[in-house]
Amino acid sequence: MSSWLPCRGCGLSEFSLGASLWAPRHRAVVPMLNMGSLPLANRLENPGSISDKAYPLVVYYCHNCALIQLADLVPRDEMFTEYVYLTSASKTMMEHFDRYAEALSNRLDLTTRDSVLDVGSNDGTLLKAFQRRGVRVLGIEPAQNVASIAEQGGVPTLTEYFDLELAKKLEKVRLVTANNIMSHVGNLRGFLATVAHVLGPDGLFVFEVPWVADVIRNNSFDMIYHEHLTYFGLKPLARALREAGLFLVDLEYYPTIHGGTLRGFASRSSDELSPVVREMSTREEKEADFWALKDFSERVPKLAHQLRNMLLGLKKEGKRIAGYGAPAKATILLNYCNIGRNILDYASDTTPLKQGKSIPGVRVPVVSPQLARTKPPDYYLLLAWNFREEILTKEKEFLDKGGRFVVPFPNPEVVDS
Ligand code: DWN
Repeated sequence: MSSWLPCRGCGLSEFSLGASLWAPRHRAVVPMLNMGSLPLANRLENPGSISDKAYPLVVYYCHNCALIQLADLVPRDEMFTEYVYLTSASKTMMEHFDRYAEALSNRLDLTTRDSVLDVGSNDGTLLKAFQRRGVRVLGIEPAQNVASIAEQGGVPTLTEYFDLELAKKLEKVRLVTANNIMSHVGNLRGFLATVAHVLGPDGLFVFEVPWVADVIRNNSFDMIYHEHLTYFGLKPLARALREAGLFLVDLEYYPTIHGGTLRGFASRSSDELSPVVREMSTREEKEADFWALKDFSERVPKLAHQLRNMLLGLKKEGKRIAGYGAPAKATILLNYCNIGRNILDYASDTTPLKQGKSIPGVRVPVVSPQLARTKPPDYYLLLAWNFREEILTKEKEFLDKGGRFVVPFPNPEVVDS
């Protein structure tokens, strides 16, 4: 584990570890929320190879550029060489990325002469949608197992990290996409410079990031984990792009994707600035400033207690509880709230790569939905809360038979039919 000293957004190298929380005008990067030591979110464990590895998880705020970030870095190969998350794991994301490809193909009038480069292309879900529209594609995906799935599905994929050395070997492209990748990048300034390098003169860089304003408003502290090094607000994001010679010209907002996602559009020219960028920045100033983050940091431990107490209350009544989904964020929610096997019998997840393993730290076993259906609980804790609508619709029969869901955010609540 190492520490990344300069702010990932503006490069300020002054870190203050002391009581600077109470001196907000002090120009430094300051700790705001200490979540203790927690296991890596996606490191599901195989039976027989249980480890107690945990790493510090502390959220910092940069008073110079307002970027919210982690400063302690887990070596990236420990997190990304083998990956268990597949974009195609939900209908919601498959449909989202199909609409994405449709919208971008139309916006840029993409033809067979154009190519799209997707950084962090995962199992190729987005690129397949571009291929269906006749566009040439190339994926960059460091996780070997996930890149192989994309290749097998006919999506050309380089199993590499995206850096300048690699970019120098690539042709210039009309469109670079990077969805849920920028939060994972240690060297953000280097990453954006690499995007700028590979983008053709009339090229567009389109990316999706979870919006930190939603994390704060929804109380979704389980979105904070070692893979997510940066929690983007618009101001620091636009600044980091500008320093790489890119301008944030347009924005779209998807409130139900990963709990609240911004799709940003950046180009080399700032001529086409859409008013939505200004509107959203104003909204964010009220909802995700230093004080909002400070309040959130104080709410987090209380929310964790509330959720655990609610589940313990149900256990006292003799209810059987299981987890629904085994997303990365479940590792954080369960470990931070100390919700273990004494509370959850199992977590059911549709991803074959996750089944048969267990959630690290709390050791809750991950089972297939088929197996879960043979031992249905009275209550499901909705760990994949970002798919609330999709899941509640799919589980109508469970609800109609008297089953219930505990939804953890924004405040723990029980949902029935
Ligand atoms: O940034 C990241 C994002 C985009 O995806 C990552 N660092 C890792 C990952 O985060 P996550 O694991 O929290 O993502 P999801 O999409 O919330 O994961 C949902 C999980 O729930 C998947 O394992 C699939 C599962 N699932 C299920 O079992 N039944 C999902 C649905 C909709 C279902 O019906």
